[in-house]
Amino acid sequence: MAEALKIVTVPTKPFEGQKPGTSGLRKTVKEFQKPNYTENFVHAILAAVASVDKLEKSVLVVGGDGRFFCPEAVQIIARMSAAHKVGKLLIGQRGIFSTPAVSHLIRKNTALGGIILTASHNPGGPDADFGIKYNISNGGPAPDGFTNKIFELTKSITEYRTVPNLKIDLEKLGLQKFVVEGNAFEVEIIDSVTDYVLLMKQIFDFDAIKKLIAGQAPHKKPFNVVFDALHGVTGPYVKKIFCEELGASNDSALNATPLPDFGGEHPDPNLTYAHKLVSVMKEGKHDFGAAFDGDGDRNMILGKNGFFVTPSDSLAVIAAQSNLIPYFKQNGVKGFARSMPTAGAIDRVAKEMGKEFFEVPTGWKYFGNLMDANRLSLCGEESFGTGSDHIREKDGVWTALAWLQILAAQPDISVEQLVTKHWEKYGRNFFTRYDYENCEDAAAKKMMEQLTNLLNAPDTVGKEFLDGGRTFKISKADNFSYKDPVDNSLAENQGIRILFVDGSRIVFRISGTGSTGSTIRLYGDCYEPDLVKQKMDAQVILKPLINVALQLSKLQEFTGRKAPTVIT
Ligand code: G16
Repeated sequence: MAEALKIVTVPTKPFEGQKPGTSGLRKTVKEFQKPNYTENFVHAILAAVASVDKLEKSVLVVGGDGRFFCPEAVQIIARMSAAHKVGKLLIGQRGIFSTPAVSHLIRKNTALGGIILTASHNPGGPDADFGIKYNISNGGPAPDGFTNKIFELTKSITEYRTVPNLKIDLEKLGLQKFVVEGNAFEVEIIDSVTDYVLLMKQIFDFDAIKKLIAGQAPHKKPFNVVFDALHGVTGPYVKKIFCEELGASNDSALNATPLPDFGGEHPDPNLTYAHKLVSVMKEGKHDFGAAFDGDGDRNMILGKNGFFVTPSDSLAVIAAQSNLIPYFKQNGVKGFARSMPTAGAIDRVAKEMGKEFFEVPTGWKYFGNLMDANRLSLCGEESFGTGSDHIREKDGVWTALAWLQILAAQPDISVEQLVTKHWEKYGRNFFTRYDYENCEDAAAKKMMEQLTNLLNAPDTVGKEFLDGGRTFKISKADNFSYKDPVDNSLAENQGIRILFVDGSRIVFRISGTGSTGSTIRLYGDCYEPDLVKQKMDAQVILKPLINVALQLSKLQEFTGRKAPTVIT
């Protein structure tokens, strides 16, 4: 039965610092729980949408990674959407959707956009983080121009509209109808997994992957797989796709129950935080392992005995073998791309295949225009993100399926063999990232200023540093800027790059996804064509380069940090 409901206008005042970062607004839960804090930001999103599109009677997709405060935020968004005369919301059951699933649903339903509730890989719970981001009608994160508009609106807000008595049943699948001051408002609660699974079945050959896992011809023995959902959103996706559809055993799904606090851990798929998967893989019983982050867009790929595939290598291997993936066979491969700090392994594959190649700033939003213009098919980032133009977000489960598809086409090859064969052909890019989390803002700023001064100093290029018996001579130093070739928009100050004559490189950036303080990211990479040296440990190879980076930046002096908090 339709229920009559009233719109109420609530006076409010701006909050400082509601500036979306690399991927939406990420703050502590406590911040989002402050009276009007979430409402103000949601109002700014809806007002920004209304300034460029017709919000009235539109369809929006809403869902999140199931973290603490998600259900409350979904109700707030529903009440405010109704007050803004949105026609319909598509919401995941219990308010849960993976980020890739939202991207797909926006595209599939030609929705105006979507509101995603996630702080991605950041921890969850009452004392941890929350986040809200807006994705536009192509399914991708809103571009800078749009998020700047949202930020401007947060600075001048004086009131917002809501329908206080509207309440959604997030459990019950199907349509819920409301009438708000004479206007129809609908909510459809949909299964979080179904549409995404159908999409994956169109992209991959599930039968071939099933045979790989079961050890059926052309394979000689079962291929043992294991997946760690880190108590994030992907648990149900892992169980449905890898266990039910592809025949992996039920115990191959680790931490597969989504929890509002991710079990008190960081849902971040890297060697530090996905330690359970790492130790399981080191036992040597499994041939393939993958972990996914809180909202399901990041991934980490491991081979037998814990062989680690860097995200930069993962992207390059998938690109080089993209002809084995049905989706690319059908649609062809247009260009390739990576974010600037990502190691250049993909660059060589693009060159060899004669494909267009793009280097963009950190942030998946920078890939969207290129995909929409049909110039980009496959891209990735060092921050454990890989994806294709099937949607406009990076996609963790898709990446694991891509690997399994490639392995399924080459009987009896291991992950490690696949990667080392790739290095033999293209050479190896060693890569590492040092994170100094939650540094004092002022200290991080001063360090970046010092580096900027260095860029402008006349004697920087040509300067030499000696470390570990190696000489590093600076060939170029700049602050990365990017002009989007599709709409000519300019993104400046995207990271300080110092390039050396031997082809190695260091990059400094301040993360745009932390919720408190400043996280300094120091990236280092170098290229190694020598087959013997390729077998060496990345941290050993890169240590001299990192020492030079620390010397140049005076990071330890500025921040007082003797060591990074995370190394990937
Ligand atoms: C987000 C963005 C990625 C970016 C990553 C790290 O990922 O979508 O494109 O690479 O943040 O950004 P930063 O270095 O600024 O912290 P996610 O998975 O957190 O949404």
